[in-house]
Amino acid sequence: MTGLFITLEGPEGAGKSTNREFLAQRLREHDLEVVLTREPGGTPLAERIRELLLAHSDEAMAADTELLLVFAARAQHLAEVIRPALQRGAIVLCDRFTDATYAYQGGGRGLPEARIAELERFVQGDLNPDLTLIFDLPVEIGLSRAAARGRLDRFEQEGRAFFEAVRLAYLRRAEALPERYRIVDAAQSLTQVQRDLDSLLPQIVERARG
Ligand code: Z5A
Repeated sequence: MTGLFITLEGPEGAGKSTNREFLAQRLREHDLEVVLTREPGGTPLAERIRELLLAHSDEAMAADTELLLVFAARAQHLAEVIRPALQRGAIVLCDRFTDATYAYQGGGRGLPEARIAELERFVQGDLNPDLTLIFDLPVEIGLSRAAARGRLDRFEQEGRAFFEAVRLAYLRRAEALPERYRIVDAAQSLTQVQRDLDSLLPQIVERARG
């Protein structure tokens, strides 16, 4: 693999989608090929799995079903989009990846980390992000941003304790592996967040050029 795999993570309303567009534009100004994608989703089949995951239903989804669906979508996404892009040397900028599984299904739902790690090994082999930006902010700010956007999806209807656990799980992962993670203070104004991203840009460009 010769490309660069960058993931954007964080709780609801942290600004991942807004800032992935910004980062992609900045990187393209350096004549780098950028593949912008997201999870769950990123291919037609994986987007159908995303619909299942986010839709409200009268039948409660078991936590293990949720976990398996997330990894099924990821297997498809890796095969169709991520691995081919990295093989041709592109930068893959992905809105959420396996850190979200540790945060939501691990932290939020309380599934054992070892079960997630087993599926991670099975689906990804030794492929992991080169860099993960965690957009971190207090839960109440993120939830109010998400609520202002309109109807809440199945995850967004969880209670505050769920999102506190999600946030904590992200921060613990970043603490355990500081060389892979950068924490961005997403509670700041968008202008300030993007200034912070700009300051990370030179090292990203350097790594992308090998
Ligand atoms: N999920 C999972 O459980 N397990 C997994 O393994 C994976 C995912 C991969 C869908 O993800 C759900 O899937 C997700 C976890 C679960 N749970 N939920 N919900 P998603 O990424 O599509 O959904 P999301 O978390 O709701 O993200 P989002 O809608 O993409 O939010 P965002 O990208 O972080 O924020 P945004 O859309 O860029 O911004 C939200 C609003 O805030 C918008 O109006 C912006 O203009 C505004 N904004 C952004 N930044 C700022 C600043 N700095 N100041 C003020 N306002 C701002």
